[in-house]
Amino acid sequence: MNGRLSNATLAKLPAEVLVPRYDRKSVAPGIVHLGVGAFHRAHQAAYVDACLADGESDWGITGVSLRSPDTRDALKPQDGLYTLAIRDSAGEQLQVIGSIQSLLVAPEDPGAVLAALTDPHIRIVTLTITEKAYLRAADGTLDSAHPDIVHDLANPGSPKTAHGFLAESLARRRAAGTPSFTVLCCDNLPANGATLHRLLIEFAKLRDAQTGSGEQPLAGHIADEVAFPSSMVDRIVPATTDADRARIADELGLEDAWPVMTEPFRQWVIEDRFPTGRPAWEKFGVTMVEDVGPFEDMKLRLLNGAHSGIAYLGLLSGHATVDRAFADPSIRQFVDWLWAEAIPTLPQDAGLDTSAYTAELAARFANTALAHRTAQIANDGSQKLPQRIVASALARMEAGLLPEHLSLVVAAWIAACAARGGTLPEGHFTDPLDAALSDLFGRNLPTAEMTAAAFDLAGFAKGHAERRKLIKFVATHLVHFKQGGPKLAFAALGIGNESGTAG
Ligand code: CS2
Repeated sequence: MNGRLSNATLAKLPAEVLVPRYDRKSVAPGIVHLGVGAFHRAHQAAYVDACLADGESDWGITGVSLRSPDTRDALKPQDGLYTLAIRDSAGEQLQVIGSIQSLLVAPEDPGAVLAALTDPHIRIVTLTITEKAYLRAADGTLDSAHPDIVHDLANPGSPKTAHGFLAESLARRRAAGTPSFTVLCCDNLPANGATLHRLLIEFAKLRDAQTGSGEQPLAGHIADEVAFPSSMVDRIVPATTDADRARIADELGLEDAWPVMTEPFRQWVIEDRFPTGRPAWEKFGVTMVEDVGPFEDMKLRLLNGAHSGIAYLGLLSGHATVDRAFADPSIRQFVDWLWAEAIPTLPQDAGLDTSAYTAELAARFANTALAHRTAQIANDGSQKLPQRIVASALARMEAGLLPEHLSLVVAAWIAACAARGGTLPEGHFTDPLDAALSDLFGRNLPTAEMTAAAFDLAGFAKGHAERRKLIKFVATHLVHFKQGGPKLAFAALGIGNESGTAG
């Protein structure tokens, strides 16, 4: 091996590897990204890299990890460079991305993160912190009792949460007369910008309540003066394996401690509200819109909803990756019927082409070059299913339609959670509710009661008129899982039967 990927070794790379052709040193930081994981590096950082290559030199990214030092430890010796491996059955294109200029680890030095966030050059803060880091209670409001929220209210100068960092830096910017940055949420939440805006206002109100009356309220400032455009992000990014690392090192002739694997497809739809400017993303395939809602719902309910279905049913059927699960005729059929259930819940007047969308999804799920693990998608189901599955199920029931396939995904989530430590390895995937779920499963309740309790824990359909009915559907599927595994659950829906009629 000739050493490690870095600014100094870029010139050694084979000609077919794409590299940043701009002067990285002349790029000024313009974006702070919270949650600098693989998804960010395959998606937003790649779009920004294209803008930098196009000559926009003031949108470099400062990447912040809110928890672990791993990304910083891997990328710092590489000057923030890493390889994006874009893979499908046609082959692989390697591209070195240069848009991440520096990396910070919040728990090590929260002050440095606040310094970055208050730098007047920074005009956009993007986030991919995963669903659970929004710290919502089961009813969707801010979980004000969460220990990290309690900590951040008591220690505004050394926060742990995204809420704490955003609130403190927005307060400091206001005090210094620096215009607020735009907050661009890039997580898979419905109305993600508006959701984060609401949570941050709740957080700021709690802060305001404990500061003296001399200070101007922060909540009103955030409500009126800070832009939170919503965005829909899409690119499938399987976790990098050691085999990936070895293969990429071989292809580069240099070591890269953390290359990122992804597919050719990418999509980003953003509400165009950036009072302090933004890169010209639209030049590189980003769709700038007034209202991202319909796109977001389509993606969450068709892509992510199917993903969760494939993950839990795949795990219960012994499939380790999405492409293998999707090649299983029962799961393949199930996904078509799941889509058929979800599509009527989407806005009908927004010009969405759901047939083209699902056809493309089918091709993406079949990508054998990705080896996207079902266990990876299975993580955090209690946080994901509300917007991916439960929302469509409730919308159908309100319209007098049945949620037979949607409810099977909720049942498969419960069954897969319960199967860990039995037919699935202990800790095969994790969920913030794990302790409470294991306690629940240990109580050996009758299926209907256990299902209702799982709904309560996760806040599924909380307060909704159709809650009881949905629980019944889920409990019926769970009985099938118990009696005859996924085969019986599918058979009850007419899947895998020669005379199948559902759909
Ligand atoms: C997946 C998503 O892990 C998951 O829950 O459904 O990460 C999915 O791959 C992305 O949203 C695709 O854009």
